[in-house]
Amino acid sequence: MTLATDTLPDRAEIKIVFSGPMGAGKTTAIRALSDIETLSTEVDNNDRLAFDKEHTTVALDYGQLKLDDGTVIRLYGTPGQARFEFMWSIVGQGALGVVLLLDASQPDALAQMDTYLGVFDAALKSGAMVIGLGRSEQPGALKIHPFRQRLSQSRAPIPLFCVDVRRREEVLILISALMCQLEVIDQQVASS
Ligand SMILES: Nc1nc2c(ncn2[C@@H]2O[C@H](COP(=O)(O)OP(=O)(O)OP(=O)(O)O)[C@@H](O)[C@H]2O)c(=O)[nH]1
Ligand SMILES: [Mg+2]
Repeated sequence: MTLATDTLPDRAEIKIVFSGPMGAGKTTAIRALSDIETLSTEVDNNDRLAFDKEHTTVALDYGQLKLDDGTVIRLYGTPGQARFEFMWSIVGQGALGVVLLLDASQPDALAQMDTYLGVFDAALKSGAMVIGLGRSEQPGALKIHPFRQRLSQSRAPIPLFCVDVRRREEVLILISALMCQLEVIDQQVASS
């Protein structure tokens, strides 16, 4: 994925991409956050084995969030199904940061994280990323520790939070953390 290279302060609008595996809650998170009616491209989910839910995204989600300082955050969501992998970088093109959502109740959630860290390698390296770990309270869910351990090997610190994407205030914490990350990057660029 190519990240936008402009610096933060002059921007009235920024693009953020929500990504992660099927059912992690990208569409739900964007709906929870958006000030406007979201654009969704959902169809009936014919792959209930991969994830048992009614609908799945086939192209992208789109919503908008206006911050108190007037900055408009354009929220883009990728499809989660592996057959739409080619869309992940397309939807992420030009994004300033990445919100990676994972589902701790899926046994392969750590491997999923690795996959997405690879796709969004530029964001991982610069620190323009935050991770939300969902369903961590469910019986049998993976603990947060191995995710933190894996992230401790990355070059830039990447914040990781347990989150219920159905709760707007929890998704807002992810956005706030990402904005802090972007400001730090911006200061580093300005002082280099
Ligand atoms: N019980 C429970 N349900 C959750 C939690 N987080 C998300 N969900 C539900 O999980 C589902 C997530 O679905 P989506 O938002 O469509 O997921 P998605 O990542 O957009 O999936 P794809 O578009 O198929 O890749 C929704 O029905 C949410 O209500 C949680 O913490 N607990
Ligand atoms: Mg979706």
